[in-house]
Amino acid sequence: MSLDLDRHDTICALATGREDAALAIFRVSGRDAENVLDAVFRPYAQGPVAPFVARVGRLVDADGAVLDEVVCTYFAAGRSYTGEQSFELSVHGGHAVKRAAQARLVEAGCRLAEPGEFTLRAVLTGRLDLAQAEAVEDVIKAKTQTASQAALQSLAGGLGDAVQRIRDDIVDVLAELEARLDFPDEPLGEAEQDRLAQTLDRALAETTALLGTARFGLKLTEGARVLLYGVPNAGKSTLLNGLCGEEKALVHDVPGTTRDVLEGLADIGGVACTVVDVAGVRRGPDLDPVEKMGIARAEAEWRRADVVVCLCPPGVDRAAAAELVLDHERPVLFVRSKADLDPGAAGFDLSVSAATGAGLAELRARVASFWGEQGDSADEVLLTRARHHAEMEACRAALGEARAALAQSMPGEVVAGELRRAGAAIDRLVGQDLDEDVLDVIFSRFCIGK
Ligand SMILES: Nc1nc2c(ncn2[C@@H]2O[C@H](COP(=O)(O)OP(=O)(O)OP(=O)(O)O)[C@@H](O)[C@H]2O)c(=O)[nH]1
Ligand SMILES: [Mg+2]
Repeated sequence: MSLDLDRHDTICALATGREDAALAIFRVSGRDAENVLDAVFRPYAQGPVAPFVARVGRLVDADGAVLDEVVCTYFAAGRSYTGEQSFELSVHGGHAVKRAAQARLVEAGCRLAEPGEFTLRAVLTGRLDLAQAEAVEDVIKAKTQTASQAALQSLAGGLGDAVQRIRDDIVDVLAELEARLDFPDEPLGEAEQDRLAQTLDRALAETTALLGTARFGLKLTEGARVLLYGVPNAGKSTLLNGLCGEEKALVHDVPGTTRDVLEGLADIGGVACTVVDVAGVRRGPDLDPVEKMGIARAEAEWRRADVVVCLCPPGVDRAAAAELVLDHERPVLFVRSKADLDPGAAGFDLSVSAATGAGLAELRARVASFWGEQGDSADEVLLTRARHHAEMEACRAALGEARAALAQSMPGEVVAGELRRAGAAIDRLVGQDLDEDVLDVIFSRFCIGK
């Protein structure tokens, strides 16, 4: 997609799914939205269009023939999601009705919206900052309650507020230094110097604290791959089913039951984890060709995993388990499985029984510990994107330089230059400083209709 930031033409899109459903919602936004509404909608109750009031009526074609019975809600300019005049049309969700409704909106003057174009307009009209716009996408894509809570926190402006406090401190120090630049013969007094240093220390501490949330925050949006690995018959497939709460995999006491890669979704410590079950791995001359292919797939999965859970049933000791390790680039938990049969777990990180459920909570906690946890409060602001992380790293580096320059009583211009760099990173984060390439990347990943 190539964005045209100056367009205010009227766009429309199906905001709900393509498959058949009871209802479907179309959104329309742009300078002619009200005219389009007049052309396509015949309300049952007469009267002026009132913002936010849902009205029942008919969707009609150019000749007045009825296409569907619909509910329509109008939003006035300045009080809508995009900031432009817009409306939502709730139609019946079958294929034919959706196709007819879309064709009618286009005929009445709408253009089909690009992915994320409604949210882009909200950014351009100043309704949302860039971090809030990204949070819209995160709310839609969240797979766990924790991820959606964190996204809602950013959508409410939490991240914007947090970085604004840092920015205020930067601007405060910068203003003081710049006022002094005109009077180079009057150096900062000691008390003044201390006050500026304290303000910078506070900004640095807040930046560092925010950066500390990124490890968990990034996992919230990106998810993680947790591989269940081990010898044949270790109980991997049973554990997959237990972690996902679903019978995803066939389980049998014949070793070599699983050949292909199987995946299930599990919420582990708030992070949406893809739990991966693979063929049991063993070495030896008696492997048949299909078993070899299964093992090759299992080994390929090792290289994609964020965390490996290496399951060892009774009879496989810790030393034998160590021989299964392919590399040391990702954390590996050595887990004694089938603990109900043999509770001895010497040398292992923990033991589980997928049959009784014993140890599963601890396993989840140990896996989650690799990406840290959310802080004490559920409404803590988190950095959930690599872009935010990179900008805050740039901010911290520049703040650190500014603080050091101030401590060494370097010229005000030097400190001020670093502070301007720190402020610019924050401005890029919230989109104060809109960069078309960045917008392109962000909005091209959005859903159509959002
Ligand atoms: N007692 C007991 N039996 C278990 C447990 N977990 C799995 N089993 C049994 O062990 C056998 C193998 O289980 P699977 O889950 O298929 O093992 P797997 O590691 O996926 O085996 P392959 O796919 O063949 O490599 C089955 O008969 C399971 O019922 C457990 O915690 N306790
Ligand atoms: Mg299996």
